[in-house]
Amino acid sequence: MKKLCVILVLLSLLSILIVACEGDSVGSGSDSANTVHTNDLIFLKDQIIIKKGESITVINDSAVLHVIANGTWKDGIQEALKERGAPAGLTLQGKETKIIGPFNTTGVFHLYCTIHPNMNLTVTVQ
Ligand SMILES: [Cu+2]
Repeated sequence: MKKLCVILVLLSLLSILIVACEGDSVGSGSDSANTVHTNDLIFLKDQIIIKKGESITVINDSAVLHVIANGTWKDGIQEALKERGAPAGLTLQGKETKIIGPFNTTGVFHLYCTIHPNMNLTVTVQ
C-alpha cells in the first residue's frame, strides 16, 4: 500500500511538471521572438536580433498611427537613412499588425517612427 502511494505521488508530480512545460511552450509560441509591440509612443523593445532572411512582426497595441522607416532619432532630432538592404518602410494604423522585411542582408539596421521622437528600433541581422 505504501509503495502504491509513493507511485501515485510521483505520477502526480510528473503530470504537474508536464503541464508546466507545456504552458511555457504555448506562451513563447503565441508571440514569436521576431515580434515587436508598439504602444502610442515607442517600440516596447528598442533592439532585436534576427537571422538573415527573416522578417519582424510589428504589433501596434495602441490606436495611434506610426510611420516606420529607415532612419533614427538622435537627441530628439530625426535623421532619415538609406542603409543598404534595409526593407521598405510602412504605416501602422491603430491596432494593426504588419510584417517588416524580409531582411536579406546581414548587418545593423535602424528603424524609426517619423512621428514620435525617440521611437527607435535597431535590428541586427545575423
Ligand atoms: Cu509612431
